[in-house]
Amino acid sequence: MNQYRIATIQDLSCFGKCSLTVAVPLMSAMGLEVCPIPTAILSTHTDGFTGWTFRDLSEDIPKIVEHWKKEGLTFDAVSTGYLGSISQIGMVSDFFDTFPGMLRVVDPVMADHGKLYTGFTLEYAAEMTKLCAKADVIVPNLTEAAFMLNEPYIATGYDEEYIHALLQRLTALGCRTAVVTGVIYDGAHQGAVAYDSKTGKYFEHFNENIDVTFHGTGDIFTSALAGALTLELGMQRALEIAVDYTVDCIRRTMDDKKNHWYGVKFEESIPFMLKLLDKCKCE
Ligand code: PXL
Repeated sequence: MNQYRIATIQDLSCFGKCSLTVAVPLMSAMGLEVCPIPTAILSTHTDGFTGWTFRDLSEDIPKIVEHWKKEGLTFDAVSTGYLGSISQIGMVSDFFDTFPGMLRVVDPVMADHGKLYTGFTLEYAAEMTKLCAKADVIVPNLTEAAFMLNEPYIATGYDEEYIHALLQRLTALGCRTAVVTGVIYDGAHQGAVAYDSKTGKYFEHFNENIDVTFHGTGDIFTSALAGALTLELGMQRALEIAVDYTVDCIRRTMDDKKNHWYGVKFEESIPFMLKLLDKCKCE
């Protein structure tokens, strides 16, 4: 049977459960062949730690891509996450051009809670917006969507009409499908809403709104979503898998936040992910 192959381009934070240390094991567990391109190596992620090490691997990226091309490798999909610099955004764009025809999923990791992450600039946001225009599916949170559209960030009090119009403006930037995460309409529920500009269809899935934040949950969501889309499960199932898996990871960690403040116990939740995938096969 064909095994789907996905490349994933993001940093390797050696401690802290985000980016590659989540993407590789999670999508492997989903049955995909995962090929990582590490953009940098950090001793930890940057949220809550101080004094982390950082080795930029930009120099290696074009060489890895060139070798893969020379070997005649092909990919069903690529997913991208945290990138360290504008020049790396250009390298990802070149990767898209080198391997045409694959599903391109871009999470424009750069901001949350109304603010750009430390070290990120408006110029970076503008370049990331250009990369998103070349993607098939983009996965911004509400803050990232606001930066991409040069609009004010609206944290609460919006309705479905606002989210649908926001998704239309995001796809008008050039990508086929936009998925916006962290949507809360009624306080009790949180989820994600998607818009496919080719078919004009909206998709959504909500679960319990748990009032606790953990670093890396955006990366978990995007890896689960990209994995499910690569498996050709369709956007509705992909949203259900990504939302429900992310919530399950948070539930398993929230009572242990004192010891486990840096990320969620996504490993414990992998059997739950496999049950969600089995359910899709039975339907
Ligand atoms: O989870 C996104 C992410 C990944 N990698 C590093 C980060 C962040 C977010 O801040 O700092 C190094």
